[in-house]
Amino acid sequence: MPSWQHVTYSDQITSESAGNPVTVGGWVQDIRNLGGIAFIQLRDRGGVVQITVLKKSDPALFKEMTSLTRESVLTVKGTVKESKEAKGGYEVLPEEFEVLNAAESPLPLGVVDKVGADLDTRLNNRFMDLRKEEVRAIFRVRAATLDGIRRYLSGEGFVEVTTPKIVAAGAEGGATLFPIKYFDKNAYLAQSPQLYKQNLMASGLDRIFEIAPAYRAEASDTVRHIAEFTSLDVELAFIESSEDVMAVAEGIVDSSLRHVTTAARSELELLGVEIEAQKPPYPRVTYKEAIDLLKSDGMEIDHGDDLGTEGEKLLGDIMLDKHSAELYFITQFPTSLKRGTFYAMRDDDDPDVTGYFDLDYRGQEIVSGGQREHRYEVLTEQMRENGMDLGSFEFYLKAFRYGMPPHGGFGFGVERYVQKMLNLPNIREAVLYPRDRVRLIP
Ligand code: AMO
Repeated sequence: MPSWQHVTYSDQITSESAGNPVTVGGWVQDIRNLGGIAFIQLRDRGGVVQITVLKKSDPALFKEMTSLTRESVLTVKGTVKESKEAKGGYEVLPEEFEVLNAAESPLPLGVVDKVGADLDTRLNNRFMDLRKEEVRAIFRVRAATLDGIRRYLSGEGFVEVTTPKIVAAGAEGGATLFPIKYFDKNAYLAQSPQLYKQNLMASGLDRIFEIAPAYRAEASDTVRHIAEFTSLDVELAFIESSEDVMAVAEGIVDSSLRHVTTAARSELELLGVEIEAQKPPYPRVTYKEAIDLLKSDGMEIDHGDDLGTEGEKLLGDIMLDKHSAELYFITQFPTSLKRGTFYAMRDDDDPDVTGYFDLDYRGQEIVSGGQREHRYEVLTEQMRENGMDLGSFEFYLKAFRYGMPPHGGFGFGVERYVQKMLNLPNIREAVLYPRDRVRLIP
């Protein structure tokens, strides 16, 4: 144990601990007083340890311990004993205890109650909600996912970077920008590191990634939109087509899924989730084919329409039924649908089509990206077409005049990925303290 660890966690108690003194610490989950004997379930990060108190061995201690309030936090010094009845196989016979902080009663949220509280109440009392091991498990899976992603990208020579989140101009359309006051200037919260990651492609740091918050003033209140999400952004240079970019996205998903199945095995078990990492390459469906598939399934949709939530969901069902695919790319998005995306490279032969793709996971977009337009003249033309003021983007454009290699990349929504991986009904379940149109506290 490191010198700064002062308690033994329940999952560190082993057969070797039997008969030995121990100090455990945690929250009082439950007290069962049977008169002469009482059982206290003390919960910590590793699980639950049973404290067995005998009245006849120490009546004063018995009285004090059985009058504790639920969820108070204590340390208990005692001796470990093997016990067939206790959860985990061990109990601690206490000699002394210290209340580090007593919990008020009633609790704002039950920790072991069978009846589930609604999501709002849970989020309003998130610290308490997180005392449930199945809720904590989500965030352990999330951490394992990020770990898997970092391992893969570092292994492929990508450098992790951090770019500003206070910016002078947006890259993803004005509608979802959060304006802020920045000293005597107007500024925005970054919707995406788009301009910076492309800027870096001209620097020689030509394979980068960033994992950071991105901000969107999303007017829509849905189970897949939040105002602050974690964006994994990847950019790489000297590519030949969007296919190279897709291969990296595929590598990230495949290796992180496989990492999670081993690194977070017990959490997945607790959550009742089985992950079978689908073998790459993931199927590619062009946007045109996707519309035809939806039409033939009876959906009212036309070429040129956004797939929308409904279309994405239905396509997810079709891909699962027909191709047993939970993960698949939708490719060659029409230019008209990527209207705001002034930086997308268009097909030289058919400018109505881009090489842009989405990667969908069980009927929900989790990644979006493609090859960028790196030719200055073409890029500025596309920006003008989008009605953009080139002067506000000079720092971005300058890099395209002094040696910008062909490049591409994507944005990858971390919470959407975790949401789909764990079949969570609402993206907010994958965020500790979600931000949306109404939620600012906690
Ligand atoms: P886009 O706007 O498609 O692309 O975003 C990329 C990915 O980010 C996630 N995402 C969100 N997740 C939760 N709540 C939101 N409000 C939200 N908005 C987006 C999604 C989406 O697929 N600059 C480009 C990326 C690029 O081309 O590199 C961009 O931001 O998973």
